[in-house]
Amino acid sequence: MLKSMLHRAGRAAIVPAVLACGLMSQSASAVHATQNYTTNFTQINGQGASGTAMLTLNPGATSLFVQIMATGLQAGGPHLAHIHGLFSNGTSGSPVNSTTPTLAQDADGDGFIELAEGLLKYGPIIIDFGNIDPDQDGTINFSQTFNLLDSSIFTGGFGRTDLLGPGLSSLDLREIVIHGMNVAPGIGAGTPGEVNGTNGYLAILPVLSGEITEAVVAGAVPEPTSWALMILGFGAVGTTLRSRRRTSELASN
Ligand SMILES: [Ca+2]
Ligand SMILES: [Ca+2]
Ligand SMILES: [Ca+2]
Ligand SMILES: [Cu+2]
Repeated sequence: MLKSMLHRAGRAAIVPAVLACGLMSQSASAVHATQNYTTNFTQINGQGASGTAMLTLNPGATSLFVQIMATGLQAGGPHLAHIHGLFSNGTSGSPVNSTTPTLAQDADGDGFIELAEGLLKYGPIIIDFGNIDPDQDGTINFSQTFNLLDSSIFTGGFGRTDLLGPGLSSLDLREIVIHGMNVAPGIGAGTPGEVNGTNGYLAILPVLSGEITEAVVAGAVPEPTSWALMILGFGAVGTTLRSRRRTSELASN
């Protein structure tokens, strides 16, 4: 069952990649071409979960396709996921690189990187995916396309240039964070944040964090300079063949 789900997800991932190659061949400028991004999630708050995400931004950056696959999350509760983004003044200003938090962010020393502690590294929520594990089995196979011209998809008063940067090409500054896990009662008693001793299933506690990085598409159309080099190369092959023919003609005479 799980295997066939992963298989299906894998095949679905191929389709946008193929489309991307097709679109790139029609467009010379990178800004107007399809841009592909990936994420390998890092587990935070040690739970044994892992996963990947793939994002595709259409030419013109008006539509964002997001696919998230993950396994090993805690079953029995929702898994909220978001695109987070850091800014030059923390929650405002120009977009700056969001990173995956580490235990260095555990300011209250309860052993967990809590929501507010992690925000200092990956910033506030820009797009809310909601609960990406509706059957709450701890396995995620989520995909959705977002219309980036629809302001209602953004949270916290953010918009398209907060997500993508002023040049609409900086999605690689953003982070996907998945939340929700169980913490035994008693841990972190007397500390602030969601891990405060009461505990149980903490829906907002971050569990997987992934820095979005630009993907290199295999078989992408060469840059104009590469074309020029290739044409020069063909020319050289032609010259070699011609001179070789001439040499053999001379030899046979
Ligand atoms: Ca903490
Ligand atoms: Ca599921
Ligand atoms: Ca705490
Ligand atoms: Cu989040």
